Amino acid sequence: MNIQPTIKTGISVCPHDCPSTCALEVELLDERTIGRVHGAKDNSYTLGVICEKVARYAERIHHPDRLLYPLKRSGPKGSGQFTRISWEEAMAETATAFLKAEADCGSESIWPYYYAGTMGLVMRDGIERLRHAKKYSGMYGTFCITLSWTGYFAGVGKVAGVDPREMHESDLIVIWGGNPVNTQVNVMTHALKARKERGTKIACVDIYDTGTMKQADVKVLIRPGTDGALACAIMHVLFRDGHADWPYLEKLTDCPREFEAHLKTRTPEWAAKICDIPVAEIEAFAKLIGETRRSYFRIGYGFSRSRNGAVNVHAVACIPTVTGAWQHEGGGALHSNSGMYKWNKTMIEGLDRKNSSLRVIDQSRIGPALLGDPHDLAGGPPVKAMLIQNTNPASVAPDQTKVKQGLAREDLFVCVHEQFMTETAKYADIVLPATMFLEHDDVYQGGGHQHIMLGRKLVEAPGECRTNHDVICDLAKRLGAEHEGFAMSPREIIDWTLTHSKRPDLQKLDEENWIDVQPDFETSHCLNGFGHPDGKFHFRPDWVKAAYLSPKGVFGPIGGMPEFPDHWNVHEEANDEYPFRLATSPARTFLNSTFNETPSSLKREGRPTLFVHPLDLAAAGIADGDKVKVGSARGVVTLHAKAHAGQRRGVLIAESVWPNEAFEDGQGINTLTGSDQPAPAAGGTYHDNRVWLRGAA
Ligand SMILES: Nc1nc2c(c(=O)[nH]1)N[C@H]1C(S)=C(S)[C@@H](COP(=O)(O)OP(=O)(O)OC[C@H]3O[C@@H](n4cnc5c(=O)[nH]c(N)nc54)[C@H](O)[C@@H]3O)O[C@H]1N2
Ligand SMILES: Nc1nc2c(c(=O)[nH]1)N[C@H]1C(S)=C(S)[C@@H](COP(=O)(O)OP(=O)(O)OC[C@H]3O[C@@H](n4cnc5c(=O)[nH]c(N)nc54)[C@H](O)[C@@H]3O)O[C@H]1N2
Ligand code: SF4
Ligand SMILES: [Mo]
Repeated sequence: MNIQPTIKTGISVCPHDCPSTCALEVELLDERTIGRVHGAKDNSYTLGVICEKVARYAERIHHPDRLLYPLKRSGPKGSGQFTRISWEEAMAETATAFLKAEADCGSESIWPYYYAGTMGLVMRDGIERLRHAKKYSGMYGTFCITLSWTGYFAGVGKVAGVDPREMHESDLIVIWGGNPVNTQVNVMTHALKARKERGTKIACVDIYDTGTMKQADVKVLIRPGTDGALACAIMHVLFRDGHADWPYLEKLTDCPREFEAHLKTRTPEWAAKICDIPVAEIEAFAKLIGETRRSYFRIGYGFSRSRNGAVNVHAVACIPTVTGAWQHEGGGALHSNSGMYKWNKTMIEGLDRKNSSLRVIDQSRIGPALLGDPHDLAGGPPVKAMLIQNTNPASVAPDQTKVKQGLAREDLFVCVHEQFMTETAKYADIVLPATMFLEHDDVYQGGGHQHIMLGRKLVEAPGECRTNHDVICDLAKRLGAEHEGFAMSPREIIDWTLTHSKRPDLQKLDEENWIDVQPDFETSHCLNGFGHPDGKFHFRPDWVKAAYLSPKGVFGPIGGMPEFPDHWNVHEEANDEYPFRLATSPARTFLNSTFNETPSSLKREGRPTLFVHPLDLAAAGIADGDKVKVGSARGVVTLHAKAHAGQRRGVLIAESVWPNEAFEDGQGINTLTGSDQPAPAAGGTYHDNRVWLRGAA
């Protein structure tokens, strides 16, 4: 008889910055140890499927390099030399440094800095409560969402879309500028199920032959930053060939006749040159979209990461509106559902203490801001002290050279609360060890679906790890920051937030694990109107209103933005000095800089690699596998070339984000990317780089 040990299972949620937000079943070997992680079968979006990196989470949570104790710097900044200290010492030093900065330069000289290492609302956003209570500088979170949400909102008037489970009723699923095989595997679960069950066609628009492109029936491979042109040409054909749904357009859109007239000159011939694709491909793709009522546009983030990104995302969101696909089950669009939840975050973020006159600094400008750029300091004091949680800016932020120079400033105090000794932690004065998601409770929302979910604590934390909430509350006490939330437990804050957001309470969520909050069909499909006050979809965007995320209105040079969807030529197009275009698309088994410490991810990804078209390699006299240097106006990076025919000539891809140390001289890939603020509301432009390429033998 084969006797297997009984393995207990716990239910939780993946905390990582991924729209899939998977419901998890975690094997629990003892009170401190997990086994395999599986997708929950009874969650209607997860459907039992998760990505390989989280299935092997034991590698990360039980990693020998996890930070277990507070540390104090004992060598030069960035050296990674630290000595162990007690929590009491670490917190006292941090509080003293913050109080000194406040006394010397005012409260705005302290900059709490965080992002989405965990997507749990309490642990991610609780740092805002400290900021508001203490009147510290604010942070505008631009790494990821601003360009894309702004573009989508400009048309749709809200950031929410059609239920992803309706993909099963679609006849065409268009995956545009996203690579879900790498970045949110559950889109593929639903798309492939639809193909199997009803013969649904899958189309993919990308700039190289990603895993998703390989699975697609219709492959549209374009030049980076040209999605606006492609979208316009498709819509030109839709109007030209009678695929525009005029009764729908007259009822639910702002100016369809003017838009049609504008598109007259945006022909497939015009776009073919810009996008570097054959006219026939545009015609065929447009015909397919025009003839398929149930077409579902799954709009990704990747193509927004360009200086013209907001315009391009808006242009793509217009396509299902022209055909009226929104009216049909399995038709319409989904980019993100983040606008759907309508949280009351007063307790989490201390919004009742918010003072909107305080300075807010763009997170992507961390380099220039720390180096004292007057634009970022906005007339206020220099940044003198930082608490950094859930983010690794020395790796993921653009213009890396400046980020490192800024973090190396001797007169800047930095406390980093982390799970690993990241590149950023190495620059810290004090490093604090953080819990992982299975070691604390939190509440989550699906970005690419529609569940509110409870992320449960299932195991005890190792060493002396503490939660973000513990650190914030302890600091609040020492700094004299007052707010009810500092005296509440995470569970109390979750319960308060649920009930004050008119959702079922924590007890109910605890019983059910997750709650499906998809609005009804009419609302999701915008049949009673789009999100703008006039209820119309906007072909002519109001970019000032669309820049709703931006704390002080508009950042970029909004005046030059096109009136209608177009090819807006403000991206870094190649030129004589920089003849290539580089995109830094996400690698399959890293998640931003997370998982770039686990053995199986490092093994699978190999080494920092640059995909180069074989003809470009030959023209440059470089052999497959050679060491190469790539340079932009911001710096130079060394990596290895790989012959790769799956992209247009002149296009380079470096799948990311490798640790900086994996590159020669520690110059990570973001040494090449720029931190300028694109219109209308700033945002990361990681895939928009003009570069030169040379052999480095
Ligand atoms: N494995 C893995 N999963 C992840 C992440 C990760 O790093 N690794 N990151 C997570 C995060 S934070 C996010 S925001 C999401 C993002 O996930 P996605 O929405 O998929 O966005 P990206 O991964 O930035 O890019 C997706 C695709 O867009 C392509 N692309 C780049 N430029 C253009 C362009 O100009 N036009 C077109 N049509 N395509 C273009 C890229 O080549 C890439 O294949 O993924 C999350 N999931
Ligand atoms: N070149 C290039 N750069 C990119 C991108 C790209 O496509 N190409 N993508 C960009 C995008 S879309 C994004 S969203 C950003 C993401 O950038 P980040 O938000 O910095 O994402 P991660 O690298 O996942 O870093 C999160 C860090 O948080 C830590 N962490 C996780 N959970 C917790 C917790 O509970 N407490 C504490 N204290 N720490 C925790 C992890 O250990 C990890 O080091 O990167 C951007 N950078
Ligand atoms: S697919 Fe995304 S949400 Fe699901 S387990 Fe993987 S990283 Fe987490
Ligand atoms: Mo992101």
